[in-house]
Amino acid sequence: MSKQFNERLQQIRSSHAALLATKNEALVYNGLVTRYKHPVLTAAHVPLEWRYDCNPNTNPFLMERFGINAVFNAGAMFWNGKYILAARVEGYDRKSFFAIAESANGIDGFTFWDTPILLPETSEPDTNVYDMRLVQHEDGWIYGLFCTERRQKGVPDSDQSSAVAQCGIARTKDLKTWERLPDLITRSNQQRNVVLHPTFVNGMYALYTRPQDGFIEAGSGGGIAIGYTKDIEHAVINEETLIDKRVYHTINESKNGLGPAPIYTPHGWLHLAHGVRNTAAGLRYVLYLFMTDLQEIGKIIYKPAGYFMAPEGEERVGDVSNVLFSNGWINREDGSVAIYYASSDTRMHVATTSIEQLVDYVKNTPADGYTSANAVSRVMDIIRGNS
Ligand code: M1P
Repeated sequence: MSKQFNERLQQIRSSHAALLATKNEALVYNGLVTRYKHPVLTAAHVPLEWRYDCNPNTNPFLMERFGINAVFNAGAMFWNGKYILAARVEGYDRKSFFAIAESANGIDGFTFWDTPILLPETSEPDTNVYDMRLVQHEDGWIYGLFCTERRQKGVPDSDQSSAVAQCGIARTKDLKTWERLPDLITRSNQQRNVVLHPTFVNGMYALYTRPQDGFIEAGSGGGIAIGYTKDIEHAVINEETLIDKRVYHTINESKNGLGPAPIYTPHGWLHLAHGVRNTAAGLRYVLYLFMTDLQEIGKIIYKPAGYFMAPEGEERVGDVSNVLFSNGWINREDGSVAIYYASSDTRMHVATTSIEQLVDYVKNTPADGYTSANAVSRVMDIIRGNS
């Protein structure tokens, strides 16, 4: 091994170890969530053994043989005493795959397991997979629902962009060995952001969907919907009922999509979602919360106006700037909640809060009045209350 190769290897290893050992610090608390100084996962956290061939004979310059572009949009769960993230790891080649990282405290120290998830394919291979939602279902399985993307069939060679997104379904008992089930079948041309409800509803599996017309445009799909299937091994939803539709001049006027699976509270099911609107600078993705009824799970009972979290500071910049996206949160027995969110399709962060604060927020923050005059009336109510 040459001196130069050896020195570079030592330097790469020590900076990686230092990154993984970096302690996080609470940074900003706004009465609702605490944001932290450091992202919990970035491209640089990915194990060196996945990126470098460390043999001086086959990689004398010690260059990366597989570059990682971003780590984002992670599913989350608390499992075997650890905070688990099923991250979307994207290579320089634009393909993404899933990999599990774990941490003892959920705030820092996230470390990837030795290999990415070896996800089986269906008879129709996926071109790209992303945005896994992890759900511990009451049937005993841990499900990973994700988006599977394939090139649209029948388009001319000149069109190398048209794609079809659908919901892929896999399940596991140990997060290591995964069984792939057939993709979800719905009547919609495209599906993204499909989420499994954690309990049976009238003996059926309930799934939140986001029907859409095109790959990017939600179109007539209208918003977040709910549908039911008896058989998760051949999941078919014949009817999707809209529960949270897109509305003119709101944070979700262009599209929206559910984030992680909802959390049970005695007041209702707590939901975290993303809303998208168009601006002169492109699409802006923010996070919002709502609560649905415990019996009629498709009925919204509380929905504060506007966003719950929006991109701040360096979160605003990345591969797809001005985006916050979350598909994972962890609710601990002590009532604390860790929200895992990605910024600008580039890196993962954590924000901490509690069920008590989230319930207070959804129940007591005024709903959208849909006009400027109604917004002023909400402000006047607060002013009068303070005088
Ligand atoms: O680029 C922002 C997000 O765009 C898509 O989300 P949606 O379908 O709601 O528009 C997804 O590709 C998501 O992964 C990405 O973060």
